Amino acid sequence: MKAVRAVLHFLKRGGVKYIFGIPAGSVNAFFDELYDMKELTPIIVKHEGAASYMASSYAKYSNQLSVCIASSGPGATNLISGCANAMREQLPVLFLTGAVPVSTVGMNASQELNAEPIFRSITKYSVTVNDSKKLLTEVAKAVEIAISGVPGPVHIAMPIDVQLQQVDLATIPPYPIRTPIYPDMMAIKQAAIAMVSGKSGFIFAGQGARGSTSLMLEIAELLQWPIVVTPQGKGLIPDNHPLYAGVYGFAGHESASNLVNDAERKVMLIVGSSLGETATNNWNENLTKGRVVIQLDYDSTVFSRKYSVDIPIHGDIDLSLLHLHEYLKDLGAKQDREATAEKSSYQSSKEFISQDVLLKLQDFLPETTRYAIDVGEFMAYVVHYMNVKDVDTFDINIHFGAMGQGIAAAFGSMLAEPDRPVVCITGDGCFFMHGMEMLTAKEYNLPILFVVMNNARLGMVYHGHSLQYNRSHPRFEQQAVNITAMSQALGIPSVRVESLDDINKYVINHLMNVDGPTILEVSLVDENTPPMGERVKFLSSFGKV
Ligand SMILES: Cc1ncc(C[n+]2csc(CCOP(=O)(O)OP(=O)(O)O)c2C)c(N)n1
Ligand SMILES: [Mg+2]
Repeated sequence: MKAVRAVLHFLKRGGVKYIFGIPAGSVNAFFDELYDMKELTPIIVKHEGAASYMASSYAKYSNQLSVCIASSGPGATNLISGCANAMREQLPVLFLTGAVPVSTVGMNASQELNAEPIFRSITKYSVTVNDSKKLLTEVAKAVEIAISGVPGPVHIAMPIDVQLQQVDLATIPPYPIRTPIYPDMMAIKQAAIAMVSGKSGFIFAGQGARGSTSLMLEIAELLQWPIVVTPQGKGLIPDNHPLYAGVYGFAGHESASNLVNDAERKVMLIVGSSLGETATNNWNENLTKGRVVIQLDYDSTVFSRKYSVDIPIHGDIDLSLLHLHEYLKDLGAKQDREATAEKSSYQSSKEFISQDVLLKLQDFLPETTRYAIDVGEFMAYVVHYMNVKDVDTFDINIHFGAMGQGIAAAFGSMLAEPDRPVVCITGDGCFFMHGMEMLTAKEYNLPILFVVMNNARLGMVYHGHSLQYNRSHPRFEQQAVNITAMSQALGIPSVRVESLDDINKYVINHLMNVDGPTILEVSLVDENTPPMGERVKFLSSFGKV
């Protein structure tokens, strides 16, 4: 069989269902095989950049490796941002790119590019396979690397001739299975003793706690310790949990800062946070000062980077939490008195301003709705104001923070969990980058509601410059584009709202009950400063003498 067919059989065996990308001459052997393999659906997008983010998001919500493919040359370079994002977010994605035939390297064949070194620094493994007999073994090796230890993306460049050559293959190798990282029991025991003897403490949860929230809550409830989450951890714990104290970091809550500043809280249990800039209010010293610090993570490089950690526990977070809970119970750590964490709350002012628009939308959307949040000033309002009504309902990406990524993230969520409603909140700037993917949603009948906060400017930059420099370049603003009219031309149902009253049950029900994507355009220029002061402080700090 053709070498590339063997690769597809292998991926199918591993449960891969979707291949995200765009066809091209250099990968046409790959796509031709899909014609006969109905189990694998190609998701053909409008720009490979979106495919790269979609594949990452799909990996996140399906908890398995996903696959993204593009041409040699320009298709490959269009994948770079999404690949870097997958690396940062520790998501296992197999990036496949075409390459010119081996015998033509260096001869200016169409779309020639040596992609291997370009991908090297943003993957766990990047290789060009020049021998068709090695294609499948290299793919199998790359998949194993992608899912092992700290997951991440891998890249394989497949020259055209290598894909097409016949290989003699008796069997398809078994699909790799990730080996769990078992935590050190002595460290867990030490942590449990510190937590019980420290009397009072709190939990600091990052997005690494995803999938382990019930275990984490069992520990919180046993000890009656409050929990703060990082901005990327928003959505992991519903607001109505008595021990939830809000978001700490970028656009976070006073209640969370008060908790962190409470010197009586002598022990801090960090669960799945790498303690980066936005999670720590620019590495605020008070976070760990005077405390016994315990950190759980599967990535050992996050320990004692900026903050010294007394008890690092290297292992899969669910396993670490499970054993920690057992030890805590063995030590008799049970609090009879029920604590309630202080929470910051906000009452809608009923004005046509960003936070009230976002809150009103939630009134008419199902509680299980997952919000895929793009990057813009609206993101700060989302983190600060939106309600968390159910577990794992927000997808926020401040780490790599690529505009347009939120649009693609909505696809990954919807394809991985088709029964969960998905609403993407994006801005006009992001829409102009990857908004054409709404056509992809239409072509695949994906009922995603895209809320476009249209302020006819790069609002986050506008406010950032105004705060930092007291001025903003006029070119950060543009003439308003009627996105609803554009959507109609694309054949996508759309409603434009210009007041808070325009957002009501009928409008939202109408948009949520279409067999395909819909758009809610919110035409609003919010002159208020978004809650993003800490980011501006960070950027400004480098000019100080
Ligand atoms: C790919 C990329 N380029 C540039 C930026 C810097 N940036 C962050 S937010 C933003 C403006 C986003 O504009 P829009 O989508 O209209 O949202 P708004 O801030 O107006 O709400 C820019 C340029 C980025 N995060 N990602
Ligand atoms: Mg804007």
